[in-house]
Amino acid sequence: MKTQDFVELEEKYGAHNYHPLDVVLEKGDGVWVYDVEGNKYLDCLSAYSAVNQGHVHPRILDALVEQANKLTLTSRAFRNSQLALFYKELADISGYEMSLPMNSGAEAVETAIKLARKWAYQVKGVKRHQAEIIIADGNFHGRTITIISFSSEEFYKDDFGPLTPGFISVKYGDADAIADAITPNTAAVMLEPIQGEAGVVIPPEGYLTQVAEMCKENNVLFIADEIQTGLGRTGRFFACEHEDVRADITIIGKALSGGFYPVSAVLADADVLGLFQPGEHGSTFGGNPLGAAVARAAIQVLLDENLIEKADTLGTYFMEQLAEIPSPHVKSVRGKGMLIGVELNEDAGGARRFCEALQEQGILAKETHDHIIRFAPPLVITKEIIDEALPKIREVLNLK
Ligand code: IF1
Repeated sequence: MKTQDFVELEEKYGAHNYHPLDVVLEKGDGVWVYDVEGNKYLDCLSAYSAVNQGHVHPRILDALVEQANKLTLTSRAFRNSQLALFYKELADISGYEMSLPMNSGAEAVETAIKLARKWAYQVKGVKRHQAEIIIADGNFHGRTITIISFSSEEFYKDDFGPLTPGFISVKYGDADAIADAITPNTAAVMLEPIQGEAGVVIPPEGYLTQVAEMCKENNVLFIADEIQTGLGRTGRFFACEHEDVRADITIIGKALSGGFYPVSAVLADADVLGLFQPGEHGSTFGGNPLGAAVARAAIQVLLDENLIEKADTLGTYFMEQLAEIPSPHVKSVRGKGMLIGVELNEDAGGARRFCEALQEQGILAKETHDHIIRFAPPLVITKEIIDEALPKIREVLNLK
């Protein structure tokens, strides 16, 4: 079958909840992906930072196959030989005393929301069901009804009401806006340390520090959604580390499994995560031995291959090189580590056509919010591969 054959089947039998590029991928290896016609591409999206370790990383694959041959799912009615080790290794690397494993990022975000509300009622003494959570304009935390209830993107929520109450949206990057929004009923402030989907929006230096201090002063939990920015993507294990900030609750996902299996987790100390009582929360697959074995290998690869340091040094290099490309279309280049956004001028005709041109050059990137091209390759990329890609990117950024 050719590309068009696959496209036609997808269009006919699949819901149209995405508008993907017409490239049909069938193989991945490190930073490279290959389509059904044998074309080779440099992946500059990494499945939205779920493949930080590179496609089909052999060590994670081995862990998956080995565990899959032994035991994949028991439910949490019984214990398994991988989960305890996953908990311990995650505690050691993250510095948090406890974790609660889920599957998708959105499930972990929902878990964090439930945890913050429970903490508000049980610990802070907020009157039941008055708990408020402050979030930021431009946020992206997932697609469930509760999460889209506080999205500032009308398109994500218009047809899906009635919405979940209890959320207050403030301007991202403005600590005073948070101070003004805090009330005695505020349970938490939840932020992305860098807003991914909003277009790699970096908050002002010191913003996270101010928010963390404000939360402490007002007995409010600070929740960091590190599902996209965490696990090395920005050149630190957590993006909050760029400001030496430690959130009360940190949410991770995506690269936690190196792209092999949906694994997410909520991290916190015992005084917060210890609040969940048996049977109060859970999921069929959360904490299963296959996901735990894969996640253990995925974390180890990040450490053993020094991918966090590489994201820092090579990401800085990549961003500097992109910023030096002369182009009539580029408005700004911004990012942290290997999470980079190239913002185009309004009159550049939209980022989609540039992504299609990049595809012609053997580079896969994705536009976000019409006029921003995100460059976020797997952290196993090398300087040589970046240097090979730059002239092609230069050509595309000088499209007529
Ligand atoms: C889509 C966006 C990225 C996330 C953060 C939670 C989640 C995500 C910071 C939910 C997921 C994915 C979802 C995917 C596209 C992609 C995305 F463009 F939608 F926003 F990465 F920027 N917090 N982001 O980035 O995790 O439930 O998906 O595992 O929904 O189209 P999930």
